Amino acid sequence: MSLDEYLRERRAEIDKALQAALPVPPDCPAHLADAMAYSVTAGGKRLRPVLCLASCEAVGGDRAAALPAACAIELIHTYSLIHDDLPAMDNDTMRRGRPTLHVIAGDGMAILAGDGLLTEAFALLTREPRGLGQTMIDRKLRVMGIVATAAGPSGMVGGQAIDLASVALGADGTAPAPLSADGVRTMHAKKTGALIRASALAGAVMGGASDAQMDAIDRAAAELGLAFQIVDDILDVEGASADLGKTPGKDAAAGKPTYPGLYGLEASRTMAAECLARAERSLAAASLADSRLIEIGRWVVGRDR
Ligand code: GRG
Repeated sequence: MSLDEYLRERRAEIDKALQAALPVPPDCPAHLADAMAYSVTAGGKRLRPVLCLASCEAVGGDRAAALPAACAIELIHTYSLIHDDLPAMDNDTMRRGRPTLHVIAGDGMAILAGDGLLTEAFALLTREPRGLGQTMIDRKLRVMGIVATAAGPSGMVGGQAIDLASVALGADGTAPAPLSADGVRTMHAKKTGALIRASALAGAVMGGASDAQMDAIDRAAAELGLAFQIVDDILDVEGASADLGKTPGKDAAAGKPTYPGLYGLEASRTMAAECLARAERSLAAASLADSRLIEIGRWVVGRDR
């Protein structure tokens, strides 16, 4: 099966499971259910859930066991995008090719839809897979911890806090000191890297990975998370330069440090390729080189959106 076919198949499974996981009336008020569904069903690459399933398969697991975790992580990712787009954060009006949720439903409903997706993610993690023996129950519990840590103050929320503080003016109107290159790396490792890492780890745990496989997948996923961010920054620049009549990349315009801004475009491309090479070496050392994980890494680095 080609990677395109593989992605199509996995995305179809994920989308079906996401649809089934979304709360519905009468338990959930209809307008809140609609708001949550609006953002979850808007599309997106589904990178994190695909990675979760691929990682489970890579260690010889049954991907059905990882599907709830894959969906829970996509719910959390979608909540983070909704909140990130709010006027109090990045103030974006378009996401996944649609007007952002707060534009169509208002700030309050967008906040609540994000809150709902985050909490529903953990409800899903506790609820499914159902009817398991003790080994699988232990794995579920471990996954909950991995996902909570990655999404929380030491992970994604912490990274977003660093990001917010890096551009917030002081009470006297002074700009904060710019983040160092290490600071930028830490911010991204938390803000976007942590959930990508958790996606791969959650799949590996549900698939019954050995300690050596967990370690290799963790190191490879950390590299993939960094590569993802570097490529995201490159696409931001290239998207702007492809059509000079358009608004320049938002991060650069907001004075946020980007990889092309720090290192230049060519060096950024080289850095992303080096991350991929290190990820491949980690996986190969644990005999995981034949899995879909490496192809997914190449897709992340070679993507155009
Ligand atoms: C609000 C707590 C809180 C956190 C927000 C992830 C995040 C933290 C903000 C997103 C800001 C952003 C656009 C970062 C660039 C990298 C990124 C996460 C892009 C979006 O992820 P994709 O490309 O999106 O996987 P799709 O739509 O394909 O799922």
